[in-house]
Amino acid sequence: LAENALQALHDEAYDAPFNTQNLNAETLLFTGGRHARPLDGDWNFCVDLLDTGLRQKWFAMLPEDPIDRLEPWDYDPYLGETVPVPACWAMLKEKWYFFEGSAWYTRALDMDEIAADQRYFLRIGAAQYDCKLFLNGAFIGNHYGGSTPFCAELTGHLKPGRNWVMACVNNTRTLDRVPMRNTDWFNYGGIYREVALYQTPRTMIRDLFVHLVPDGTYAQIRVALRVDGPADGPVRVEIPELDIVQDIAIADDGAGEAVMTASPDLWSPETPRLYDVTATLGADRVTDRVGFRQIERRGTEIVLNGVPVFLRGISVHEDDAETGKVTSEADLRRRFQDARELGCNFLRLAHYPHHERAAEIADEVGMMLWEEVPVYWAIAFDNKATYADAKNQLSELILRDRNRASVIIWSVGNENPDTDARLDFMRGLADTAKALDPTRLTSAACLVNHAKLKIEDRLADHIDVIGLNEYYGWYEEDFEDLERIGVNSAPDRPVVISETGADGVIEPQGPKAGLFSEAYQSEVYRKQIATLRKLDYVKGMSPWILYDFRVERRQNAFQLGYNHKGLIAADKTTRKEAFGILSAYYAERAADE
Ligand code: GCB
Repeated sequence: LAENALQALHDEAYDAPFNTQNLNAETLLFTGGRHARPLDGDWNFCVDLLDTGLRQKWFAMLPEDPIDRLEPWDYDPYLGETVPVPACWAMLKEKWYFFEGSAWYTRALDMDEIAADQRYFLRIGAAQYDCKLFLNGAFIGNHYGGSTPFCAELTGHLKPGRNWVMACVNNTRTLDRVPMRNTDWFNYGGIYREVALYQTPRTMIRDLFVHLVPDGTYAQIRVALRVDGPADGPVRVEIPELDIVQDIAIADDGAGEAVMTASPDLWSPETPRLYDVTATLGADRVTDRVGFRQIERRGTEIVLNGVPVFLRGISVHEDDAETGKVTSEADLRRRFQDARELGCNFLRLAHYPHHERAAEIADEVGMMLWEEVPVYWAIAFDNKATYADAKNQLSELILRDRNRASVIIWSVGNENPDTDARLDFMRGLADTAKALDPTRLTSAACLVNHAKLKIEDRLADHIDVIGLNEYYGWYEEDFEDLERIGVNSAPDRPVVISETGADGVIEPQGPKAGLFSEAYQSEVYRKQIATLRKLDYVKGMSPWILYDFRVERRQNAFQLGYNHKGLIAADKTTRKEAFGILSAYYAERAADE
C-alpha cells in the first residue's frame, strides 16, 4: 500500500521513461523483397485503462516460474484471453467498442538460433497510436503515429529458444497528437496491420529510392541508397529489362547514389508499366517493382509525362463495417475496381497513410494517388513536439511509398485554420516532403475564405496544388456563393476539389426528400458538377467519399454512427444514385481527353 501511495504521488512521471519516440523514420528498414517471418495470429491481450501495467511494470514479470511469484500482480501477460493480430479491438467485443486507453499484447517468439553475424528487426505495420515495445522484460522503444510502419532492432536482445514480445498500445486522443482529439473518423485502437520479423546481415541496405529524374528528358533514372554498417564494396543495382547493371559506391556516412541513362516505357494509368529493381550488397538483397513517370505543375496545369491531366478522383477512408481499419487484399482490390467503374484515374487516400498494399496495387492497376498525413483540423500548431510527430509520420510515409509511381501528391494536411503557427508548421512539412522526395507534388486540403468568397490561403504559396474542400449544398447553403468564389479567385496554380458532397441515406432507413435523402445527395452532385466544370483552374476532384464510414460523432437518427456521404453504402455494394451522376460526368471528361 505504502508503495502504491508513493507511486500515486509520482503519477505524472510513470510513463516518462517510455515516451522516447526512438522508433521513427530513422530506424525504418526497407523491406521490399526481404523474407518476412509473420508474427500475426493470437496474442495475449488485456485492456488497461489506468496504465497499471506501466506503473507495475508488467513487462518485467517473466513467465518462467509463475507459482513462485512473490507479488500480487494485477495481470498475467502469459495467461488469459487472446486477440488476433492484426485487428482493431473495437471490432472484437462490444465492451471494447469505445475503449480508449492502453492495452497490452504479448506473444512468444521462438528462435532456433541467434547468428552472431545477423541483425534482427521487428516491424509493426501500424498500431494506433502510441506503441511501447518490450522484449524479454526490457524496454526496446516507443513509436508515435497510428498509420505508419516502424521497426525495432532486436539484435542483442533476442536469445535462442523462447522470447517474449510485449507491446503496450494506447489510442487515447489528446490535444498534442496528430490527429488531435476531434476527427471525423473512428478512433480504432490496436495493432491493426501485420507484424513480422526480418533478418539481415550486419551490413545491410537500410533504404532504396528509385525514380525517373524529373528533367523532362525521360531518359535518366536515379537510384539513392542508404547502407547501415561498414560496407567493404559497392551496392550493385540491376534493372534487367533496361539492361542496367550499376555498381554504386557507398560513402562513409552510408549514402550512395547514381544516375543512369535509360529510356523506360513510362508509367501512366493507361499503361501501368513496372520494372523489377534489385539492389545487392554482399549477402543482403532487396527488390522492388518500380514505375517511371514524371509528374509536375506547369502554371495551373497538372502534367503527367508531358501531358496535362484532369484528376477524376474520389476520396476514400480505410474503414470496414466488419473489420474497422484492417484491410485485406480483396477489400483493396474491390476499392480499385469500384473507383475504376466510377471512371476514376485518381484516388485520395484520406486522411492518414493507408495500408502499403494500396499504393502497390495502384501501381499495378494504374491509378494515381494522393497520400496524406493526419494533420487534421486545429492540431497544436505551436507545439514543437506535435511538429516533430507530424514530421516523423510524413517522413515514414514518404520513405515507405516513394518508389510508387502511382503516388503523385503528398498532402500535408486537411482543413487547418490559416494562422501564423499553422503556416510555419505546414510549410515545414511541405519542405520536408520536397527534401525527402523532389519528384512529387505537394498539396493540402485548404478552405474557402467564406467572408471574401475567395480561394485564399497563405499556405498556397508553399504547395504545388491547392486542395479545396467545399460543401456548397450541404454545410454551405447558397450555391451562388460557389459561383462567386469561382469568379473572385484567380489561383496561380492548379486547384483540386479535394472534397465536396452530401449525406445520402438509402430508403427506407433514409428520408424520401430533403437533407440526408439520396435525392438530395444527387441534387448536390448535379449542381456541383454544373458549377465546377466552368472553372478552368480546377484540375481535378475527389468528392467525399467512395464508401460510407463509421464515426463516433455522427449520431442522429439517419446517421447512427456513420457518415453517409458515400457514393456506395457501408456494405461496399449498394450504390447510390449519385454514383451514376459522377460516373456520367467522368465518362464525359475522359472522352474529351
Ligand atoms: C470534411 C472533412 C472530412 C469530413 C467531411 C464531412 O470537410 O475533411 O473528414 O468527414 O468534411 O463529412 O463533414
